[in-house]
Amino acid sequence: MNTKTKELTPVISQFVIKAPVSEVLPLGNGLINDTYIVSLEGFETPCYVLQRINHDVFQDVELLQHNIEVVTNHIRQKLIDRHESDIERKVLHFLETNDGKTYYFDGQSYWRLMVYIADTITYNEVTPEYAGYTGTAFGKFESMLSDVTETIGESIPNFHNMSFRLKQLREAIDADVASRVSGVQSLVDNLLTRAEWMCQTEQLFADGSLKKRICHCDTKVNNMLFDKDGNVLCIIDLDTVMPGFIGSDVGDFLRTAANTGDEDDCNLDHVNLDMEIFKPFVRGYISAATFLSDLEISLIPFAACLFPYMQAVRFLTDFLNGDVYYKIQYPEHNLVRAKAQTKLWESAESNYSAMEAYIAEIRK
Ligand code: GN1
Ligand code: MG
Repeated sequence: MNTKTKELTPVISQFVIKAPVSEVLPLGNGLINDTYIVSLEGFETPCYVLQRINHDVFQDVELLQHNIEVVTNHIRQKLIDRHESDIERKVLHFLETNDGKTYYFDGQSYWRLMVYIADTITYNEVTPEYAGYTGTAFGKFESMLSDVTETIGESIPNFHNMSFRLKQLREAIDADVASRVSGVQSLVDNLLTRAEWMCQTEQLFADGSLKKRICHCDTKVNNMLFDKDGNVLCIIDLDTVMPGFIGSDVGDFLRTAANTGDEDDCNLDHVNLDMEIFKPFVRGYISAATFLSDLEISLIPFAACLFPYMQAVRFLTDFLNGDVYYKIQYPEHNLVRAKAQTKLWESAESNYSAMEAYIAEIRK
């Protein structure tokens, strides 16, 4: 028995599971939570996914799990009403503990267990064809959630609030706890030149022009499960589902999928906005998200710029704070990430008119 199995079996046993645990192994590459795949005695394929919820990041686990329950129950009901097949593969299912909760606190960490959806594929990159499918999938996901009546809170307050993220950057610069500011001054100056423009969504919200809707807020391409034929089966990683601006979902998808390089590419020449991914994604998204206002659609090119910019600000802030938030693989990792995201934002800005022209063309 490996050490993870030995260590985590008592945690898993707190949930109502259908057979004894046989093996627990690490899974995935998320930057926040720790994730494991769980096999049970008598079953050939793994049965569950176990996660340790990062409690420093998600401080109100009760609210977090409430949000997730509301969203998954709502989606499940929609799928039932539509007589869809295979519903258990299309929406996440969380197991309950012996006392009826969807999470377990062991005195130190919070844990949750969900049903593993077998025979699926995740991608860190997509083809233009798959980008179209994902656009449609996120448009449908948001449409399904557009009539949720229960209240959903912010699992991370101010998560995609650009003014707040800039405030955090300024505080990190002032504190300079890791003595790193002098080495990154030109990057800081470059980012701050666009600070005001990047806060326009908060302004549009404050003056009543823009609404908040329930969004996913972490639409990285690897947060969706595809089946073997390229259909999007299920959207996962629901921790950040909360009221937000639709630009969050469009922007974060493009940030990850429409980058010709990697999120942490050391070679900035690799990093550019890929219009051949932007186009089919946006076309699929606009056609499925039928509730969008003209203003929301007109802000899509802005979202494509905002999200790499916001991510650059967040990575740089973490670098200046001494790498306390994101998991890193080497000492300068957050700085490398911040530079790569800065390059992606600049590339998105230089494609602004091309993005606008494409949207005008498909809306004709
Ligand atoms: C984090 O955990 P993961 O890797 O899905 C982060 C996102 C960032 C992303 C950057 C709760 O997502 O907001 O965009 O890293 N999630 C949280 O890769 O901060
Ligand atoms: Mg993830």
